[in-house]
Amino acid sequence: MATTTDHPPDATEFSGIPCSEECLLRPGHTNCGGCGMSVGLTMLGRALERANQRCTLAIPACCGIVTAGAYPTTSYGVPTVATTFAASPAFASGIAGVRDLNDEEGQVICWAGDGGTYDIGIATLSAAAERNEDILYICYDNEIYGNTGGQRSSATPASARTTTTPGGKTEEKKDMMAIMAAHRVPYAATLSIAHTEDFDRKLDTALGLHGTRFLLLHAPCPTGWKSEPGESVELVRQAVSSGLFALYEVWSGTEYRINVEPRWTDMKEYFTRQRRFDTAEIDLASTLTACRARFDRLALLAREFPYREVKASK
Ligand SMILES: Cc1ncc(C[n+]2csc(CCOP(=O)(O)OP(=O)(O)O)c2C)c(N)n1
Ligand code: SF4
Ligand SMILES: [Mg+2]
Repeated sequence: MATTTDHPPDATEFSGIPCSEECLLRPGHTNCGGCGMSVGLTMLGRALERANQRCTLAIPACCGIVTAGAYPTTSYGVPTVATTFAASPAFASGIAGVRDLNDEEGQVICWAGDGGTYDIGIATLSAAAERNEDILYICYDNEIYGNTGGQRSSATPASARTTTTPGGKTEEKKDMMAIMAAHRVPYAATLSIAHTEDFDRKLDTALGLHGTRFLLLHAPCPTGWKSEPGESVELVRQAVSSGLFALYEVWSGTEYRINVEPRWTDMKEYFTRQRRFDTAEIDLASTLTACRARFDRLALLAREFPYREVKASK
């Protein structure tokens, strides 16, 4: 069957599908402009190149699997499995098991949205983490069910208007990092595309460890956030500087390190730049109090239980 993919001259054939091993996310995908997930995929591809590692992706139903495009073309330059919504960690566990049985190398990476992580995939993620499967799990958290038109997830922050919370969500965002830390996974860390050196270092760390590694990427989504595509990086930078999104790492659920101290900048601009929020309805003072309380708790953990050493490296 003829394909329409304009792939690089050195492209190879994988299972009959044209694919290049040169980059993980190839040009020509149909993701929205300003999509934080796309930036994350590009950075992941570069980290794999730095580490000289191959990977297989397991992706549940989400924007990340739409990224691949329509068969037989694909924007992914690596073997990619489209899994059921709830089961990408189970698929990835199986792939990693076969890889090990065959004495093969390479990362098995789950690339999943917040809906597939915080909500519907949490049981299989918990099971894989409890078994400490040798997988890297990356959740790009756009705080919404983006692919299906913008319903709320348990990662959606309070006050955000979605198609299922038209008056603004009343519940707080779930603390997924705390849940993963409670599984005592070897490594868990948060990522921001506004802090690229920190992002790269954490990817390099995760790729150098064995066991279940969990990365949580704050992924701006102009379509769901109703923001300007050109402001995506600035938005998530404001989330970090205002204390709304903390950048930190946790080893084995016991050792903590904070990577960026918030400057407690005014969070109002973060909200007003996104039309998913009705700024008049947001109690900025109590939001700031809650953020400070969360950060103080993290700072206490980082002080009392600081990161000491790399547990295991390849
Ligand atoms: C069991 C099941 N329920 C619902 C769906 C429909 N569905 C596909 S993607 C999706 C939303 C995914 O949200 P998220 O994981 O946050 O990824 P995003 O779309 O934001 O990238 C839903 C509800 C499905 N494919 N399978
Ligand atoms: S809906 Fe959001 S996450 Fe999905 S491709 Fe568009 S910007 Fe990216
Ligand atoms: Mg999502």
